[in-house]
Amino acid sequence: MTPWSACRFAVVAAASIAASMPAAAETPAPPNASVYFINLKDGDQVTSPFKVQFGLSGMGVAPAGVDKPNTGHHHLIVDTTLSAEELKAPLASDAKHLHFGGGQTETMLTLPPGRHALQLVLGDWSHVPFDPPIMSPVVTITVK
Ligand SMILES: [Cu+2]
Repeated sequence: MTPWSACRFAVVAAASIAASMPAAAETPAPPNASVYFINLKDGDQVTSPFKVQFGLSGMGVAPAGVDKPNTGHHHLIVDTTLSAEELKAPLASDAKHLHFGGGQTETMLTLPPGRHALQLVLGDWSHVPFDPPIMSPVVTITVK
């Protein structure tokens, strides 16, 4: 490697390190992006376990950790809602906040009998919702 090419390599490496640093703010949402349930609507009755299919338009799905423009991964919010603070930070990961960081676009969900509220929220590569948040309407279903 000549000194010149070594120098150029160093510049490229520094630029890519800067690009992979954690973002200080939420990722801006592209215009007209939306998430929605493909196979569930408000008032549906289901038998557990049941399939939930995640729809996304105006953006692409990428696994968590992949910082690619106009992509994100799905989160399924179960029987809770997100506060304004929660919408500005990496989402919790527990039974009420399910991450699909592998880039999955559907899941089989097991819930006890009764009414349940489901909502999809798209997160960026670091699990932070977009600004403004890309969220589906809350869908209330009944598990028989
Ligand atoms: Cu996530």
